[in-house]
Amino acid sequence: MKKWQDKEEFKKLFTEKAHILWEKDLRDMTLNEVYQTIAYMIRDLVSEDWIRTNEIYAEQKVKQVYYFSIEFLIGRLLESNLLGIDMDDICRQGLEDMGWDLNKVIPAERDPGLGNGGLGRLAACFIDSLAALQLPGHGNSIRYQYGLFNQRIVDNQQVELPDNWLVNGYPWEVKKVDKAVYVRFGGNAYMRPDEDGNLECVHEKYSSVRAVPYDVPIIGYHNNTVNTLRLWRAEYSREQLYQELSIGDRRRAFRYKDSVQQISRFLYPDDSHEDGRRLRLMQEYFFVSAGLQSIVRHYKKKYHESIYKFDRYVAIHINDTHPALVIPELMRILMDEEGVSWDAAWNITVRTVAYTNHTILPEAMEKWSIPMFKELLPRIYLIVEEINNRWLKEVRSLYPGDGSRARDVAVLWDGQVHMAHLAVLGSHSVNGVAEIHSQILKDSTLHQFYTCFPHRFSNKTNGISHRRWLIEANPQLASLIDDTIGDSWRRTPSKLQDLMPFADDPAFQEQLTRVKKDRKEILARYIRDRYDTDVRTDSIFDIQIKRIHLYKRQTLNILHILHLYYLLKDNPKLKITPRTFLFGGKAAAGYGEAKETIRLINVVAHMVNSDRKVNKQMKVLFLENYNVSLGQLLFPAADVSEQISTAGKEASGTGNMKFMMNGAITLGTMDGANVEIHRKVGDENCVIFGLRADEVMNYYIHGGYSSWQMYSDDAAIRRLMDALVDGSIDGSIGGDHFGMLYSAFLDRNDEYFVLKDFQPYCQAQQEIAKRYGDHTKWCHSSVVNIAQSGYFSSDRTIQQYADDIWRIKPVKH
Ligand code: NTF
Repeated sequence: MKKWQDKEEFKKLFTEKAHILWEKDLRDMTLNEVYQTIAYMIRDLVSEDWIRTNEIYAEQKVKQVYYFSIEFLIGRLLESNLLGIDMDDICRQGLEDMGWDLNKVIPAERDPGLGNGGLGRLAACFIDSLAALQLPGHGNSIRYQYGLFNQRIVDNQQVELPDNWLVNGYPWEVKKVDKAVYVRFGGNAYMRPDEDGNLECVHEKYSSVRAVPYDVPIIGYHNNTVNTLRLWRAEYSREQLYQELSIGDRRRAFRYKDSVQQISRFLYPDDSHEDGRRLRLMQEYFFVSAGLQSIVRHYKKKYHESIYKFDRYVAIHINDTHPALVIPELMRILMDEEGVSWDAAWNITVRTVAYTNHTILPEAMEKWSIPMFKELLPRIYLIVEEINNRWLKEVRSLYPGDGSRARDVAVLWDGQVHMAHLAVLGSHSVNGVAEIHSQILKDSTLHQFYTCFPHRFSNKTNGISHRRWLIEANPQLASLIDDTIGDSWRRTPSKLQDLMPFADDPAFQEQLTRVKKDRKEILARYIRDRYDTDVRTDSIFDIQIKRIHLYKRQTLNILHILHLYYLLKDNPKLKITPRTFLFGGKAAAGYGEAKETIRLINVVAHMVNSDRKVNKQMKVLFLENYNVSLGQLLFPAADVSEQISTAGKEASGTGNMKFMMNGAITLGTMDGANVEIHRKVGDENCVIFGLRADEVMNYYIHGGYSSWQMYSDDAAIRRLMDALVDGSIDGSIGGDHFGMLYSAFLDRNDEYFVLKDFQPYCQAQQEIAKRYGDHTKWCHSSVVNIAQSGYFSSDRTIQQYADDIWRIKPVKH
């Protein structure tokens, strides 16, 4: 890898580059221009390695994996790329000489609007780990022009502003015009015999969309690997436009142009909730078809191998069901374009594709109406229909007379295409994202499939990039760890274990306390600058940051806060451990209860913070526009990690791991990866409460829970519920105030067991306060959490995918 020799060379190259790019005096450059200049300089450094990486993969004909995901929440790249090529110090010094502070330049980069939440961030950690481990693996997705909205809070409510993240250009991407492909929508498809009497497919009167790739380099950590994140943008095809115009139908022509441009315009705003819209289905087919076409083209051009060996050289991973059309699309390419028979094509497809499930919430399971699907993707529909027919025939012969089987495993049922069923059927591997989640898939959600294909199922517990979430986000902690156990943990995160002997070391504890205090002060400054509010850094920083969703139970957290407020008001002499409660997260614009939760948090925050009798002991803040960058500020400052979803609902969670790695103590339910965190650190070093997943399941199946009963039996709950609707917290009488939440808790019998878990949660919060009071013990817990967090590095996760599913090997160079 080329490098800058020293800061002098950096300054020289910077000056040259800046002049070419901006044609102005250095002194007049904006911070955004400074950032972009460095970004282009980094591209210059890695460009040879980027080309070389691809050449080596092709020369050695290694098997490569393509990770298909509708989201990649990659976050800012300037700092992580500087760390990756080990040029952060030189860059910092060079900039300083020229009068800039790297820490002020970094925030000039906008967070790319390419993802919503956990699923997209996981994909980003995965491609980071692939490159770090020198594995031949790439991302494939959509280049959305607008990300999820920017969130502002106005009058306590969420307001959604457009996230036009590309306005100033994106220096990391390279447009590859010569690699454009065409994707077909609509028209008619039918089978007819060819000259030899074999059936062939005719697809006519379709409209063509041009897919243009924009490549982003994914730079390995201190190695020479540069993999690729390929993002597709939809453009209209000039030919098709002229054709329509030549027929003389201008309206039709412009409608075509508009609808094509819509395809890569917006990221859909839902996380764990699908709404089955036509444009979303177009997006899914668009990036799947474009990605597959380019992979097949590359395979034929560079590997010179028979198409029948495709699966020996290519693995395709589908991140949830959004890219599940990979299955019929690969069938189409193999049969219609490569002349492969159905049976051979099916074998190749199943051996190539692997699927990860990320949710068992029924409302998040993707289903498409058959008429819409057929109209939009007629050729793909024929293939899906054939897959379904052959499969049901097999099922009926295996289980004669068992009519309900078909319902549980059909791809086409009740007028809908069931994407999860298609995904399982067309993959050789199906995995969940935490042990408990993978077990639930086998026992209930996909139980019938499990009985048919037990060998396909496995667990791959999620992980996070310790490079971004520790080395980059918390350099203070990272360097303390270096000083204590050496820096080999940076390459081998499991080495964080070596911190265990220091858990009770007073000198180490003191330094760790210092680091945490520093990080709390950095966050406190941010809060002061943005919100003109002071928070006490000697208070417990208790943080819940994630998408707002009823099942994640931000409501449980805020109800406890309100309860604590009442306690202080009722007992003016009461002293509690001072606490700062922080929230962050976006609600989908159409999710009423989630938006009402945000309003409730803000209204309670206002009431608490402006009450001089209590605000020394507690503060509540909702931080706007939670994203990757804000996360990098919050995780390092946390004392308590709120992971309080209804047991059985959160497939894994990954924020829980980011908190742990930064020394926060988990306050959580036995859900998702919390179960494994608890196993690693033990009861003494995390606080677990509430219903277990099997208990929740039992209530769903057998009944026996009444939230009205809780309401009548528990005065504290009654007071809180009444407060939601009597105007006492938002200061007015009349109206329904927090009526949606009230009715979710009481009229709809509290589907997520907030009231049932309320008292156990209050006790868990008391336990937290008690433990925080014993500083030495708290520090001990904090160290144990950091030391045990190596397992949750995505390097471990990706190694497991590479060994067990993809069968790919590292390529050193
Ligand atoms: C999310 N799923 C889950 O809700 C999280 O628990 C999990 O940590 C992440 O995936 C990553 O595995 C989704 O966002 C989706 F889309 F599947 F609902």
